[in-house]
Order: sequence, then structure tokens, then C-alpha cells
Amino acid sequence: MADAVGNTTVPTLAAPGTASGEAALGISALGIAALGIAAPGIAPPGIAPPGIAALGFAGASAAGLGAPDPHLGTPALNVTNSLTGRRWIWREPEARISLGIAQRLGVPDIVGRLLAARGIGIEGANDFLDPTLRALLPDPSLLIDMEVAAARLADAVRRGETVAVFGDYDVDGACAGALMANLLGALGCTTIPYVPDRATEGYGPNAAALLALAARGASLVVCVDCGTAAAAALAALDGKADVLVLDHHKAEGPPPAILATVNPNRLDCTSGLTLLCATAVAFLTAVATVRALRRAGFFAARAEPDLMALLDLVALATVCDVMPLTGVNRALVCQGLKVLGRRNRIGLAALLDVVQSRDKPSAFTLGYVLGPRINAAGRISQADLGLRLLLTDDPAEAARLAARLDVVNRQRQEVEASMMETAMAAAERQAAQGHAVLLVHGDGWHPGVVGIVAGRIKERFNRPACVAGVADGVAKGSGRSVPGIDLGAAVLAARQSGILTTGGGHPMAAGFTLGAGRLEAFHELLNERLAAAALLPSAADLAVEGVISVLGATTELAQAVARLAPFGAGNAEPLFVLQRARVLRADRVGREGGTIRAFIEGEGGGRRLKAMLFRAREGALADALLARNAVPLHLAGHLRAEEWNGSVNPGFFITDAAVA
Ligand SMILES: [Mn+2]
Repeated sequence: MADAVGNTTVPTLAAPGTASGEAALGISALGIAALGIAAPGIAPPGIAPPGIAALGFAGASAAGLGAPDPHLGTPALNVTNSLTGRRWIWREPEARISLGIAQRLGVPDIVGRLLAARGIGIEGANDFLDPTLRALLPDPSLLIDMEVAAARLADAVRRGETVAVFGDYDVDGACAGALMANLLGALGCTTIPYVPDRATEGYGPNAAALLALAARGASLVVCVDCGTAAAAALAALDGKADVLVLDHHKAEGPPPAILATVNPNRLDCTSGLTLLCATAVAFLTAVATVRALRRAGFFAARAEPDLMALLDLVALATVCDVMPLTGVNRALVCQGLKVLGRRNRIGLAALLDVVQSRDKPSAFTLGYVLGPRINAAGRISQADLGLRLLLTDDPAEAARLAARLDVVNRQRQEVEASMMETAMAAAERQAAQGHAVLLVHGDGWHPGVVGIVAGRIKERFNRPACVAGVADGVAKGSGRSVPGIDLGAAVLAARQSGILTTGGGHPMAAGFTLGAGRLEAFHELLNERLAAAALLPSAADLAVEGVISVLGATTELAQAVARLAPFGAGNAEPLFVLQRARVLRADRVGREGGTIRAFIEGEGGGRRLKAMLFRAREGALADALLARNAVPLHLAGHLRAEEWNGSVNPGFFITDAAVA
């Protein structure tokens, strides 16, 4: 029986023989029944492992939303200290729901299990696998002030007004700005897109820039991805131009006294759409504006604009602003990826050409290929390069801007790398001293990059991390936290106590400025308020979803898993464990040998599987792979189907390993 070794086991017992599609996937009932061997110590279904809530297994949650994940449970394969120092735990579905999904939808059992482990119920499974806007796009009118905003925009269109779009220097801000400029341009308005300079103007609307836009003839200013907290600056336009805010930042108080503030995170907005990025809010505004114009008969003699063509922008912003890829966001990203694949936006096509990206676009393309390059200029160079790339319809300019952004992105990487080494070493010392919060700073560290470095430190030490650059006696910094530890509240407390000059944020991320002399006091306050973080394990738990054998790691299984894509925040790519794999060959490949390519085999021999480890300069994980056949390893990683030269093969992308 060929599939007796090509099995898939998961940490919840399924009744053998009841799952559909197992044979097609090479998942044998035998393999599932063999669970007791594969995962000793797993509780039978229905018996909750003790103390899950008390232990707070939130550490491995990839959702980044701060809430513990109820599907994370018992230790996996007894791995308590992997080669990267992590504990492995199962992500456990409820058997009844996973089987229900598989049977109702006629999908492979593994798909049912992965969906159930993500909290998807039987009712929601179809919309998850086939997320259409028809089913999932909410009525824009659910958002407070939407009808007022749409009516004002429709008026601007009918009167052919000049409309300024005031954006932000990050990807969401650039995309939201491009979306509104595209829409209003297509409807016949003259538009003035504007992005503030990070270094000289800072985040959000400022009176001088707004007045300059009015002076250039704008009778309406639309602020996107900013403006909710800018009442004072917006008041400068009183009597000079109308203002609309399309934003998603959490409001601390009442909205500014302007025509309309469309923001699902306004205190008085009851839409429940709190997880939309600003570009998605702008898209809903576009839908509402076109609807208002349609009702007024505006399209009797002219074609409606193609709103679907704007979805590449919404997808890019949703992924880069780290919104969870569930619900309507999933529909927006899936449809947006199709639009991106048509390469009609020549700026993005040019950027894909510069990096020679020929694969079908994925969430990875958005978050790791396009996003960082569009962002790079906002971080360390001319802020509006990204927006100009998104808006240009001149192929020569697109190629020029794309090449420039690629260069700026490499400069950003160099700036980052030079800070990273010093920052990591300082963080290492603090972690060893038992600090709950790691706060490191350096003279001249670039304020556009400190957030990225804080994120890396947080990942490495599983602690809240703050990184600040000091210039002229002023420290400007950014912090990232781990689930369950509210950094934003602590930063707010530091501002209220007078230690910080400015400061605010969310549970998971915050920004601040203070006099350099107060850094120590700030660190002390953070350590005190967030003392609970000192008790966290030194590396976040790794959530794994099942064991597969090397022979069971097939293209078919990879394609079944891929039905859950796009992966990202709120929908982590499934991690599987290849149990007791032997490394036959392992070589350093790629630029500077930062990648390890290995060929591995199961215990019984047979077909080899290609496995890759990225960012593998040093460490116990890289050493263990390069030592080859020494001892069998449990390998944790992602299984993907890779297309190369017309043939499709499975590949395993290693995240972690443990000595078996
Ligand atoms: Mn945003």
C-alpha cells in the first residue's frame, strides 16, 4: 500500500475512512490512526488540555491581533526547545467542524481541518475558499458620514472641481491617495495628489500644506489614511475649501469639525468594519460616490468608471498595513491580486519588471516585493515617489521611478543592516539582564527605519521592543509588542506622566519622542508597567498543524493547502512537521550563501524532497542541516507547489527543526 507511508497525521483524531478525498491526497486512514505514535501525549478529542488559558499560548499567534488563539493547544512532538529555542504546539481544529466542512463542501479532509483550526465554521467555509465581493462587500452606508462624503464628492464631479488628495508616506496612504486620484480623474475632476515629507512635515495634515493646496485651486481636500486626529490643522481650511477625511486610525476623541469623517474606528461608528485599511475605506467611498452619481443620472450619457480596476491598490494596502486576511479583506485581496496579474497599472508592472518577478502575484508579492519598495522612499527619501509610480501612465516614467525605488530600497536595507547589528547586540545584553522591555537607541539612527528594527528585536526575543534614533538631544522612536502585552497603553501612560513629548499607538505598536535625557526613565516605566513580559519564554511558541511524511509531502497536498491562500496576518500559512527526516545533501546557495538548499528523505527512504532554509547565515538550525545525515530531524515548515520550467514539484520551506 503505497500511501501507508505517505500519510498525513494531525493532532486530532478523525474517524478513519470518513474523510473525503484522502486517497487523492495520499492521506491514509492508517496514518491518522497512527496518531498515538506520531504525537504522544495528545489529549483525545473533547478533552481540553489543562491550563491552556492560564498559560496564555498567545505567543505563536500570527494574527498579530493581540488576542489568544483558542485553537492553540498542547505541546507538539514533545519539542520544548527546538534548534531556534522554541516550544512547538499544535494548532488544533474541532473535529466535528473540520469534518463538517469537508463533507459539506466536498473538499479534501486536510482543507476542512486547516479551515476549522482557523476558526472558520461550516457556514463560513465557502466564502473563505471562494471570497467574492458580491457576497462579502458591505454596504458603504454602514460607515457613519459615508453618504455625506459621497454626496460631496459627487458634487465635485458634477461641477468639475479641483480636488486635492492629501495622503500619507506609507503604502496604505499612497494607495488610498492613488485610488481617490484615479477615481476623481476618471470622473473628470482635476486632482492634486500630495504626500507630506516624513522628515520635515511628519505624519498627517499640516496647515501650511493644506493652505498651499487651496491656493493651487483645490475647493475640496480629501485626507486619506490620516486626518482623524488633525482637527486643528484642518481648521486652517475654514472658508477656503471643504475637507473630507477617509481614515482608519483609532480616534481618541470626537471627529474634527469638518464635512465628513469616514472612519470605521471613529468612536461613534457602528459599522463593525474596524479591520479595513484606509484604502479599503477609500474604495467603499468610491462605490458610494459612483452610486450617488448613478442615482442622479450622471452616467446616462457616459460610461461608469471601472471600480474593479482599483482593487490592486486595495490589495496592496491591506497586506502592507497588516490587516487580517479574513472576511471582506480576503475578498479584496483575492480580487486585487487578479487585477495586479493583468498588469494594467504600468507603475506596478514596471516595479515587478525591475525585480524580475514573473510568478503569479501572491500576498508575498504585495508584502515583500512591492510594498517595501513603495515604502522605501517614504522612509528615507522623497516621500511621493511611491504615489507617483502608482499614478503614472507614462511607461518611460514608470520604468524610471521603479528603478529609483529599487535603489532607494537597497539604501534602506543598508541603513537598516548597519543599525541592526548594534541594536541586536544591545538588546541581547538587556534580555540577558532580564528586562521585560528591550529599549535600545543610537545617535543618528534613521527614524524611518527604527520601527523595522524594533519588529526584528521583538521577533528574536519575544519581548516588547523599542528602538529610538537620537539627534540634537531628541530621541524619536518606535516600538513593537507581542500579543497580550499592551505597549500602546504604556506609552500613553509615559506621555501623561510627562516623560514623553509625544507618544501613542496600539497594543502591538507605538511611536514616541522624548528628550534623550529621559530615555532611562522611560525604560524604567516600561519595565515596570509591562513587567509581565519578563515571564514570557525567550522565543515565541511555534504553532504546527500536523505531521506529514516525506512521501506524503506531495504536489497534490501542497495544492490543497494553497486553497487557503492568500496567507498573512489573521491567516497564517500552515506549518507542517516532517517527522524524523534525514538530510541527504545540504548546500549554501544564493547571494552570499544566505540560503541553504537541502534534499531530505523519510525514514524508509524513497523519493527525496527538496527543502529550503532562508536567512540562514548562522545558528544551530543552519548547522544541523549542514551536518547532513548525522541525526534524524523533525523539520517544521511550509509545503508549497513550485512551478519550474513547466513542471510542478513540492518544496518544503523550513522554519524550524528539532532533533528527533
Ligand atoms: Mn493605514
